[in-house]
Amino acid sequence: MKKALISGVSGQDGSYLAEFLLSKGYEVHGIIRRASTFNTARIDHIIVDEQHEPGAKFFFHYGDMNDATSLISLIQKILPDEIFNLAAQSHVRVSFDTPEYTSNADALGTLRMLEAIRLLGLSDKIKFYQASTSELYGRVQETPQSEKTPFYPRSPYGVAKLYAHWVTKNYREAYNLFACNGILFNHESGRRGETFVTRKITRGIAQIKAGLEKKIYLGNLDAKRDWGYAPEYVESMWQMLQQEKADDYVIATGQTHSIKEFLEEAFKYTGLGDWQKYVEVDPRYFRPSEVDVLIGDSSKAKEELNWNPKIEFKDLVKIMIDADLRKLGIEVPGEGDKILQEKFPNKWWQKD
Ligand code: NAP
Ligand code: F7E
Repeated sequence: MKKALISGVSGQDGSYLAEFLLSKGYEVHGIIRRASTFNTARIDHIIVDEQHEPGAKFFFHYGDMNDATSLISLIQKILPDEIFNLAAQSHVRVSFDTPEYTSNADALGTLRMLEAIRLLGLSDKIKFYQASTSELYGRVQETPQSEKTPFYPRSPYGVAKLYAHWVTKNYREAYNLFACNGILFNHESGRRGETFVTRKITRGIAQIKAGLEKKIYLGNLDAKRDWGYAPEYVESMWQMLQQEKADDYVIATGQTHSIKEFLEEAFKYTGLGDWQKYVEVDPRYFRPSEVDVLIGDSSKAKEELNWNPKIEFKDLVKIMIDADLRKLGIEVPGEGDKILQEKFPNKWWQKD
């Protein structure tokens, strides 16, 4: 049985990836960090009591990207076949407030993980996936962005991830480690962190519907993103590690939409009418330097990984709204549920 180690298992992607790998028969180990409140809501349904039951296939361990010894001892103890490095301070706006912490966890944390593999003499045994990002393109040098597009990051987060991207590539070249960068464009879901813009909108709408809030306060509404559906994106992470040769891949839908378009679709779907009645711009959410527009070219992943996303922008909005309305016990329009049933008759994740 193959063993996988996931850092960031309590996050959006980590939680989906854990479920995906369990469905593939893996024994899955996840790293979580200690917090003063529970931080396992996204994985509670796969943890249950299995920790102590014979035959359990999911285990979690305490560790931190800023603590090299915790990473070394976990890798030594678990001896995973594959490591998925998803842990990061992943919020771009917050990275301007905590640039040093972000660089430590996202840039040096990746180096610590790679060094742990190398120092333990496991470079020829472990395959490594690095959660790289479209934020590397920042002020875009070419449209659409592919693996060949030069990088120009625009935030401490982007710069930290640029280091992580290159150091991953360097360990591939220097030590022959099977190491891949997945350059993933924005991907969302009902499990998306509540402070990212899509989820802030869909959750805000559910709260307005429930009478809990009157307004949603947002920043730059003109920015455009290439938004996909997270479960499809985590499948590509696994696919990259199953190739003959380690390489880097762009994962994206190839469509771009503004925050305003997201608002229009979302408010139309819930029948609340004109979004402008409910949305106010608050300068607190502007960034010192912005990434204006991203659109990815994932032809290489289509060709080499046979990766083809099924969920388009309008589907994504509906799926996310249904999930947020359901969480507050409000009747759901249900089109999102229908899309999921039609497009994923054998879906491997248990909750949206
Ligand atoms: P997320 O929901 O913010 O999850 C991040 C995970 O990292 C959480 O489990 C978090 O733990 C953990 N973490 C943060 N700092 C840590 C530290 N110092 N030590 C150990 N764990 C730490 O992010 P996501 O959306 O799932 O994204 C997964 C990865 O892909 C991230 O590296 C992100 O930067 C990258 N990425 C995301 C996207 C996207 O659109 N979602 C696109 C491209 C790349 P807590 O739960 O305790 O906070
Ligand atoms: O912002 C604008 C904001 O925070 C998207 C991370 O997963 O994807 C994510 O980074 C856009 C930006 O995502 C608000 O200015 C307007 O232009 O949802 P976001 P992001 O910055 O693209 C990449 C690929 C990652 O790698 C990251 O880890 O929306 N925006 N108003 C807002 N953004 C937020 N968060 N909140 C607002 O109120």
